[in-house]
Amino acid sequence: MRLRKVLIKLTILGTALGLIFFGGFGEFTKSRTANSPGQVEFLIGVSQPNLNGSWQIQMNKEIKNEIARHDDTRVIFTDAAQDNEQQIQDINTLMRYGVDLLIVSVDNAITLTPVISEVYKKIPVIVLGRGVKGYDYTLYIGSDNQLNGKMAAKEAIRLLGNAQGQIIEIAGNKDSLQAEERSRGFHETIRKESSHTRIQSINGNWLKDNAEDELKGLLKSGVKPNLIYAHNDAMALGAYNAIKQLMLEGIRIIGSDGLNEENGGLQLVQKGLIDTTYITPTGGTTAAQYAIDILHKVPGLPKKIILRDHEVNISNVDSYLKDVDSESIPNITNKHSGIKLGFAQVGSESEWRSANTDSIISAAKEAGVKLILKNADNNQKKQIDIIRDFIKQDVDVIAFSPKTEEGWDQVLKEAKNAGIPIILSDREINVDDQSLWTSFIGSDFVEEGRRAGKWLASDSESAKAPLNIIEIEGTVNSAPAVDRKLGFNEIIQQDPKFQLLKSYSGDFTFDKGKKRMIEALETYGKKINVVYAHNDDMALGAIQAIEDYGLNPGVDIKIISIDGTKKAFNSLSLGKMNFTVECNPLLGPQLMKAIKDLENGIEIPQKIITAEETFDQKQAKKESYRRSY
Ligand code: GYE
Repeated sequence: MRLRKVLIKLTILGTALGLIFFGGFGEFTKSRTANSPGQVEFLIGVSQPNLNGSWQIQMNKEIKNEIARHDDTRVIFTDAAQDNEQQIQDINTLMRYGVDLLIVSVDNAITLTPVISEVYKKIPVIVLGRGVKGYDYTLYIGSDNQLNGKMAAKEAIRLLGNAQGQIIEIAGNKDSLQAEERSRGFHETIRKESSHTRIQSINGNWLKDNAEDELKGLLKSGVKPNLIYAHNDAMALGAYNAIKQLMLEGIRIIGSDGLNEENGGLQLVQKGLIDTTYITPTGGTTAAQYAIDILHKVPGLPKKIILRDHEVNISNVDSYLKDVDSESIPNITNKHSGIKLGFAQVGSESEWRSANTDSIISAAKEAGVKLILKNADNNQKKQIDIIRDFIKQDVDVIAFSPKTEEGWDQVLKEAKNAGIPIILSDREINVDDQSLWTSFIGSDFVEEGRRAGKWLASDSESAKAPLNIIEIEGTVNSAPAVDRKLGFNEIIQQDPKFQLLKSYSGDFTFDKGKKRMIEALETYGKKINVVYAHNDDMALGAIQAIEDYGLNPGVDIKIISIDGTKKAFNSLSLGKMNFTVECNPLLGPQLMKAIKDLENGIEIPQKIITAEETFDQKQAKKESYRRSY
């Protein structure tokens, strides 16, 4: 350890003198300083919390191999050897050295988040694998760790059968978001689906030896678990060693990472040392590819890429060992001359929806994808019938914008049985079997609701008196309505002065937005201080109702909305609306890229979350001329 620290310090020092930690020493300094045209343009810095984990080493390997394919770019790696202060120093040294983009994996989200926010003010930042709090970065790439914990819990319940469960959880670094989210997903699911099961948690700090020692101590104290849930395979192997040394029998072990190497999760499952692991892609290659795109200013890049984890146990380990890569990718050999996409659009309820439909049609044309787009007129039964018809037509891929979150299991099972992958466009669904859909492309609606709430909180900071709010919700049980409400409430509940008088459903349309506002004015009149509408169309309807009522929207009553359409920008510029949170409808290009990747046998992310802004009146005045929808 000490040697490694010295080495790193030396290397950092060395870097300042032009030496490189990874890659050709001489080669870099020469080209950078030589300034030969078309040669090295960009320098990427990669800051790792520790390189004693094979997962992080695999991540660096992937980054290095991908960057090596680009002559105009070089990469430097640093390793903080699990020392947060050292990682902060590493990042500052990389900044002093003038890197053009930072890729960073974080063990301690609390300490590192503010540091990364500062870096993000100066250069693009990709957060990889282990996340940070908030949104101060260019792109986050990693797994859905809460889902990882949830899957592990369901597997634990399966492995325990009906046995009375006594589980020991060996958690990763307690300050890392990855550990926090895995733990939350695991505990919530056990509580919900196996309430008699007890969980005791210990901290292994991601390390095999720590896990072994901590567990041995607990087992010697007489605790008799029948299952161990370790947040990574290194700690799962530590648990196995502890159990073996104490000659205990019948204790099941679940790990995560699923690397294909000596003592990697796949080998541990195959040898029966542990029962289950989750292949958790490191995202190294994806991060390097997006780093190149960011440095070359490619437009329309996402904010988050959520990679899919794959459950591996004795029933499928051999197929993964045989060919890790192809095992999980839905294969869409196009059955027609050129990929055939069936798109079941939810309706034409709003400006946003029209822009979304146009984006899909134009992107399909550009990508040479054969598109059959059908409109379900906001009717779920009709949407299900359309999907069934696409299955009959044997299209290659089906994408749809689900009207509501529930009720899709059956028709998606039929699509899966027909071997047709499903892509969710702009709205998510609730299904138990996550394999019924391949990817989701859209926005983080909870975050949109938070942003609306944060604007209200900052705008009314000095206000003492209660602020009465009318909420006009979108389509009942639709993902955007459910999540935008959740995010907004999360913020306004922090201050008792915010009083939600009533929530109405306006179904995302102008007319219903107006109708509901008329009802609200009849009931509450001048008591209303704020209207929070889940989309611009309803907000604009409400504005008309307020004007008809003889009040000044934007002044007498503050108007907060979501979508960021051109009409909303006009209203903001006229001072009738106060704030709108962008929700990007231009999902066509991302959807076609995903379909092309599938066609080429490339695994596509589980979720692609779009990058979005917010606009107040001043910003809207500045931006409205170039609003395309
Ligand atoms: O905000 C609204 C549309 O699903 C994100 O649906 C979409 C929403 C959008 O009707 O305008």
